[in-house]
Amino acid sequence: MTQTKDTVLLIYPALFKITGLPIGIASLSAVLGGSGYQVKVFDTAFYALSDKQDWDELRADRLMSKRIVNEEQYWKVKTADVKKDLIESISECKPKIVGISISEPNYEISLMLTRLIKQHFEEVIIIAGGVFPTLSPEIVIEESSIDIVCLGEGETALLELCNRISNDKDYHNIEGLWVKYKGKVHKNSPGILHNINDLPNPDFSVFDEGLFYKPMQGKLYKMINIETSRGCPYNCTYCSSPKLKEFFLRNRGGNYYRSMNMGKIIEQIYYQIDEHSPEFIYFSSETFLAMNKKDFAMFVEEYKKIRIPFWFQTRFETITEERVKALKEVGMFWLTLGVEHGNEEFRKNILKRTCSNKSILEGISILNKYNVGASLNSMIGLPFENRELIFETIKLNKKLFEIDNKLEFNISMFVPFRGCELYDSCKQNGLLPDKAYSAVSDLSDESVLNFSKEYKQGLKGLMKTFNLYVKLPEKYYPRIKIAERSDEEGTAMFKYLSRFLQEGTF
Ligand code: B12
Ligand code: SF4
Repeated sequence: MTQTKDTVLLIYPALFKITGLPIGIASLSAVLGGSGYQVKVFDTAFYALSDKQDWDELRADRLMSKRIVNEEQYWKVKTADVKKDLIESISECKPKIVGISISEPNYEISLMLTRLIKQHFEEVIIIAGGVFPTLSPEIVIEESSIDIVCLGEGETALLELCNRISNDKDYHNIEGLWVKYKGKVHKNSPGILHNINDLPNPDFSVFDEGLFYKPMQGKLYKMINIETSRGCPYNCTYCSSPKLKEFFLRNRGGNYYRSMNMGKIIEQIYYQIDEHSPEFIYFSSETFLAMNKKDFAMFVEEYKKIRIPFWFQTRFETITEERVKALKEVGMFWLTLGVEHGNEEFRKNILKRTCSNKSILEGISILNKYNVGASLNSMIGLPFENRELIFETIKLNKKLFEIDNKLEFNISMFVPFRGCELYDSCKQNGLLPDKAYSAVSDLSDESVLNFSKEYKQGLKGLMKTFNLYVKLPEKYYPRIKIAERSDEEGTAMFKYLSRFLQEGTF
């Protein structure tokens, strides 16, 4: 039996009510726990930290999805001050090390928390990891409240750090970490790329119950995530995944995109079902169906015995009738797919997505035939786009709605994340604001790009009315144009037209 060692506190600075289990933290927790450390998690998902509306209300207001009916049963919004709670939590568990997982949209919240910790517990060592510290370590290491930055995967590096600190050993030279030590920053080489089949099953027991519950068709269900791969084989310009691939290829000569053995996936499913009794399973993969024929057949065969409804994210290119039919029979309930743009040339040249409109339309026809619903993601506010091009996105989504009226249409304002190819072209083309900006998440309807005031206002109106344009007949377009406005007439018209959709009377 492993002896219990120090406590490590891991912080998940989730945006308000963005639930779902973060595999990164769960995997770190499993590795540390397996070596005898006590792991505690502090998450911010239920603290209203800004005046922004919550994600699900916003989606419902923009007519993207149904309002959640059973929210109060499972999500407990915290009324206490997050700062007070964090200080209390650290005073109780007395960690020597606090780790925080950072993506660019939650960098601001993260700094608020790390600064608070340093102010009250100077001796605690703070280590930051995640996609933002990996792709922008030089920004994160500048922050005085952060002592160590983890570049890449943290399982081995964090364990090594904990072991050295527990044993009072020097820790400045650990692979995978940039360490501030005795007045100097030691930039060690990036950490190893793990064989994901050798890692322990993610430890979800460290999370509060509320994080397990995610909305599906207007209701919260208990969901667990099953990791089936890490990284993605594709190269979209607005996404961090290709940059992580480049990062590991350059630094470790390895491929960040790794699929897990089907045997290990199945073992994980049974383990997590036994531990957590979920109502739904989310297969956490950037492109779930990018699996080979043999693995697919094995998955379907085994899942016949499980049959818990599941959903996942994939690409249109990976959808075939044979696969949809087989998956539907064993419990596939929902998919998330990226349409991203309606103009094929734009999608191919600017976003590096080569899928044709024809295969998008065919994919939805197949899903509709087998009665499988889907959320379709599109973006507006992209560089080199204009109102006319945005209407091509509306037009394509409209055609999809005509095939299947249970589809959900998510619309996001483009956000240039640092490190992505499209961030660089925004920079080269003078589209980024001069002062360092903080990438807001795609929950925002304000574009951060240097567009004219009028164009930005227009984008805001299109974010609001996107679903009206997609779902209402074209004879309503002059009225929807009025609804784009934020003045009294526009607001009243938006309300009036929204009722048609909510009641299905058009
Ligand atoms: C699954 C997923 C989610 C899940 C879970 C989130 C999570 N943090 O795990 C959900 C659905 C909740 C989610 C939500 C969002 N996501 Co998301 N998500 C992903 C996705 C597809 C995979 C993440 C994953 O599980 N990877 C596998 C695990 C094992 O890797 P990992 O998380 O990177 O963790 C490893 C290392 O980074 C490191 N590490 C991580 N944390 C720490 C901490 C310490 C102390 C150490 C030492 C190491 C360490 O070690 C881990 C183990 O190896 C990524 C894409 C990607 N490739 O990263 C986008 C991504 C992270 N998401 C992104 C965004 C924008 C969002 C949202 C804002 C979207 C939205 N509007 O809803 C929200 C905000 C989330 C929040 N924190 O509030 C962006 C972030 C962009 C950026 N450059 O920062 C990404 C990169 C996708 C993209 N567009 O490029 N997301
Ligand atoms: S398919 Fe999805 S995860 Fe893969 S590179 Fe494109 S946007 Fe990123």
